[in-house]
Amino acid sequence: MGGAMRVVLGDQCSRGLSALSDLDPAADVVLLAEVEAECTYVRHHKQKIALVLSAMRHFARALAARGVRVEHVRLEDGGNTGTLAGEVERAARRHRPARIVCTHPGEWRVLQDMLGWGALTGLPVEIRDDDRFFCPPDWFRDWAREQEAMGEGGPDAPEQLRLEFFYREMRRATGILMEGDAPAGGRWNFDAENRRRLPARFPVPEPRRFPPDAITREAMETVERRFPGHFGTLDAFGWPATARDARAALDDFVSNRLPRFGHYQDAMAAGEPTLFHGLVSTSLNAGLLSPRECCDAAVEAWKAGSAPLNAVEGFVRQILGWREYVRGIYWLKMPGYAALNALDARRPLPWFYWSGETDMACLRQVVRQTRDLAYAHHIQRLMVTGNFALIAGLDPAQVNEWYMVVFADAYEWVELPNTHGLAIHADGGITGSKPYAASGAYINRMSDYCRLCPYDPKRATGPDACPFNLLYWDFLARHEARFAANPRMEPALENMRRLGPEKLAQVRAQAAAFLDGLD
Ligand code: FAD
Ligand code: DLZ
Ligand code: SF4
Repeated sequence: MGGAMRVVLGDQCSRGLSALSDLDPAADVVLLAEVEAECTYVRHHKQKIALVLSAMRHFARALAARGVRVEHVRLEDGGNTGTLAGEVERAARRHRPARIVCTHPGEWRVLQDMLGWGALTGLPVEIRDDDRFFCPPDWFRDWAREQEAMGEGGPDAPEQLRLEFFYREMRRATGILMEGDAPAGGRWNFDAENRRRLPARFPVPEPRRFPPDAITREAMETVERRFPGHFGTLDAFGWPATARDARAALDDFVSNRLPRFGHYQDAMAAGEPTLFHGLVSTSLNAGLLSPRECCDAAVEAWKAGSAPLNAVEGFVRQILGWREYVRGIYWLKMPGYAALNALDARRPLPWFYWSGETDMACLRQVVRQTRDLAYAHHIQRLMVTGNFALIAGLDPAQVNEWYMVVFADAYEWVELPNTHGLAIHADGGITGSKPYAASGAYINRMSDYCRLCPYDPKRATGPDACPFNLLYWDFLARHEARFAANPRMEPALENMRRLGPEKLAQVRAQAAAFLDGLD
């Protein structure tokens, strides 16, 4: 045929994808391949697979409607080899293109595969940058080198300063929330206003959900048939699977939840799984929404006077700051990053992470909502499931696998630095210089979960002592020598010492018994 074969992966369903930028509909073919291997390299939540398959099917249909020749291999097509490489090879034999064009994949694992496609097919393979991000990995690499050279991010550097410097560079580079050279409103950061607890009976708007159309229903049936044993349920599936619906979901957030996003960003509440969060990560990560679109929509709301700056800056910081920052770290540090285990954590993941069967109300709430919705918001991921994994010393590989499995937005480039970095400190301080370890007091301050719990968040000994308290003190004592070198950990260590040796020994004995019970 002589044209190009353009490969679009399941999380690349974007109209402006670099691999499609110079598409010639008369000569080229676009390949989308649904393959078993991508559905099972971890046993993804059923909703994630259904969402990706549905997004691919909608995208293939939209391209074909524009007159593009599309080769869409479906999961259950006869002859499907089950792997991306196998399908690229098969399609190359069928279409005889002169070359293959791709966009850089999100995961290191897939990049290794893609680098082999040339030898496999005998064709030149062009891998283009994924320009759906603000920050190219090379730019991040240079920035990180500069920081290292300047000694930034040393053990005494507050971890938000590391993100903070990067984020400010991103603000300057993009002009988002800038007034000339100065940050809008005169401050870079409104975090101090964004730590409120949700008052009792505070009204929380229901996020818009998208009832599955025929294409999504068919994808859901495929998932139930092919992957019945995967984690989670499909009953509440309501994710947008097209760019149009993703935009409607963003608009719903901006109109109804963004104004309070800031104040309640760190709050948790029983029976309120989504609070004022955006619910945009599944769309962003699959390519249905662009980060620029999200930031622009929020900034417009501020300019129109319908959302306050603390909320808009808080939201922009997550997307322009954290999302870009963790991607930069991923590509800077892989593949070694995945194997790090700085705290030598070895305990197997307890079964309740899958079943939700635990009397700890906070963990029960988060695991059950995750099973039903394939979603938990950031503080639930960081301070409930993540914090428990950190202070109980759970094996990073198993924790990582859990986070990859259970969320509809999970892709390794974003999941891994959040898990190994922010949540369980397995990277030893690359992402954040201090572990986010917390006792039951934090969870009690930021949520109403403890009201529903047989444990007492104020007790650290006795039968009703909150397990987070036992494990928190035990964690600090276990790693005291290591943390003593980090001035940011000094206040926590000081509090631990204030317990006195006798009480600490008692707490640690109870922690050991609790951990034995987990096994
Ligand atoms: P909002 O609270 O509305 O935030 C808006 C957007 O900002 C998000 O959609 C996301 O794109 C971005 N964002 C916010 N925080 C982060 C962050 N720390 N890192 C990167 N982007 C961020 N996010 C994923 O997209 N996929 C994951 O697999 C993932 N795994 C995580 C694992 C752990 C242990 C932790 C602590 C966080 C993880 N996050 C992950 C980040 C964050 O929790 C989710 O992006 C967020 O909860 C998605 O919900 P939302 O769209 O309602 O977010
Ligand atoms: C997540 C996913 C799933 C479930 N299925 C497919 C698929 O069948 N075909 C495909 O091309 N991509 C799929 N994906 C997305 C890939 O796993 C994703 O491109 C890599 O994880 C890189 O981010
Ligand atoms: Fe969680 Fe402890 Fe509160 Fe129970 S008392 S909900 S275990 S923090």
